[in-house]
Amino acid sequence: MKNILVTGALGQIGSELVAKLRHIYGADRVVATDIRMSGHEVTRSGPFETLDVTDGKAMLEIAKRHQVDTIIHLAALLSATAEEKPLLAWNLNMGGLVNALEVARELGCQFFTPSSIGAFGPSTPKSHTPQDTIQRPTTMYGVNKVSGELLCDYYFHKYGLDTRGLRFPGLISYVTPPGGGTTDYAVEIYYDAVSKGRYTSFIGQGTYMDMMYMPDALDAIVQLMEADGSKLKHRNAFNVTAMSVDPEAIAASIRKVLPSFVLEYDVDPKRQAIAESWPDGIDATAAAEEWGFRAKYGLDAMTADMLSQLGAKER
Ligand code: AKB
Repeated sequence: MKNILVTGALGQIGSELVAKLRHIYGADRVVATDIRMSGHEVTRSGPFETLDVTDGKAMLEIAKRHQVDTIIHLAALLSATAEEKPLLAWNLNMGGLVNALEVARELGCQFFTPSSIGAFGPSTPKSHTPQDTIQRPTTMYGVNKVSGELLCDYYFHKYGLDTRGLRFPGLISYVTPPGGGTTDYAVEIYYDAVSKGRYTSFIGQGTYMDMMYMPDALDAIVQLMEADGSKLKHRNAFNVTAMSVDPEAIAASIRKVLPSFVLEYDVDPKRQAIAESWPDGIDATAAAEEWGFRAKYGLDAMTADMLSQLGAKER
């Protein structure tokens, strides 16, 4: 039976993942932790502990007290914030990860942490980006993600720790907004479409990036963690994606529900530069072959669900 510790539980992925894991494994078997102690549902629907992931002793104490056998480490700064505060990003993203891996090693836990399309850089093939390819990212976030992939591989080879991970694209959800990411425009566009009927994009026309709807991301985490480990060759950094889109493609999809939606541009050069250093679209064949990954939502299905969840009045 699983006893799961989740760090960064009040973040974009964490807040929905904790609810899903509590539903599957039982509310008292999922210990949610975050540096913040808000009145969020996650803090009330099962065990919750305040935790700064740079404090390895505190993490170990909580993990021991709750007798955890699985760690899902989500606490991290996203790409745009990491680029503004590179030293903080290094200390938090790498310090938190190595602490979580050490706790997992000491307690013999199964381990998951997300990587990202940010682990690729300008010299990576732009389209159908292969699973195994050049990784020379030019952002601090990307440097953290590549280092994290390697570190998780290291703990698997050196200590036999059951580490697993996914390279997530931009994740789109109507529950908890992301913060400080380059792909955040693809979430904001839906909120503004419903509340204002228009959106000003900080990412330019024709800039393609991978995206995925949150329910597919959550299913992918659970499916990978439940997969037969002996079948995994790429255990720490599976490419996963559901679509490759630019702002115009999302706008066109929104107009199928809200025909008068207006998209404008006011490109932010910093986030645009990050986006341009990432792939246009990655290849998720290894994930499909090794553990059966398949996204259920394409662009139009995601748009229809996002807009109806956010309360758009259809034409
Ligand atoms: C970001 O934009 O920083 C994240 C990511 C793709 O890792 N959403």
